[in-house]
Amino acid sequence: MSCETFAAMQQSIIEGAPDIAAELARHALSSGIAPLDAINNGYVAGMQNVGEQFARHQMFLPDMMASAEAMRAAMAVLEPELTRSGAQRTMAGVVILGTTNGDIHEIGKILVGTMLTANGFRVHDLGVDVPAELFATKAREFAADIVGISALLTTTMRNQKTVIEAIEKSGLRRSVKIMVGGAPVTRAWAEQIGADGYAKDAMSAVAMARELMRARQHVPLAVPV
Ligand code: HCB
Repeated sequence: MSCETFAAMQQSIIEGAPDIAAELARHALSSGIAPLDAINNGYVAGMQNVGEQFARHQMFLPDMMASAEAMRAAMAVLEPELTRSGAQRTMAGVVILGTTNGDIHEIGKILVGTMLTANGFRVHDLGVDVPAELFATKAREFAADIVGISALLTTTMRNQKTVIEAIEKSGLRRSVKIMVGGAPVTRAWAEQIGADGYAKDAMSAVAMARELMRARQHVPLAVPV
């Protein structure tokens, strides 16, 4: 894969151009490019640039929304390819995923869900702006092994702790492992709030989810997905 194509993918996100982003994604697939390489080296790198420009006041909210739209267009092309391998595997575990209360960032969470699905986990994505109690209710309903909590704002990070408290209150804390992530989240923060694991990106989330399944001393169900 040429550096120019990755650069073009980055540019499609920076310019908020969904059609171009999707076209480049299709081109990547037809050229035999691993979808995850396209995401990480192309589109996510573009998103990083957008975040930096926004922080420097060189980009504004509508620009950031257009970039998010372009990212979603690329993901819509790449996601089926990413998830395909998961369909043939045995079930690795059940994961509840959501973005905390007050936070509508979803791209990273969707990517984590896609990669978990591709690696045999059964994922229930609760969406964005999810109240703490709903994480607990759904964890019980779906007999979750892992709850993954995403937060992208420094102001909503603390709601990850509220989710953990809600899970404790519901009596599920011993049977459910908790994994946190999102741009401002760190390993130190995860430890501070009593989470079981932290993941910096979607691939690490898969590795962490596997580690948490082992830590549960739970024998994964050999049930086809
Ligand atoms: Co938004 N926003 N935003 N935003 N946004 C950020 C997050 C800032 C850092 C930009 C900046 O200032 N540099 C900033 C937060 C600053 C802070 O709190 N310190 C910010 C702000 C301020 C805001 C608003 C408040 C702006 C405003 O209204 N004035 C507003 C908040 C709205 C709200 O939530 N209540 C807002 C809105 C938006 C949108 C709607 C325009 C759009 C989101 C669209 C959508 O998701 N549908 C948006 C976007 C796109 C961003 C940036 C540019 C990109 C986020 C993103 O998608 N990254 C972001 C800048 C940045 O993060 N660099 C900016 C790409 C994904 C792949 O990375 O980190 O989300 P990720 O996920 C990774 C990783 O963290 C991990 O794996 C993922 C995959 O690799 N992971 C997990 C994530 N969750 C996990 C859970 C697990 O269990 C495990 C791992």
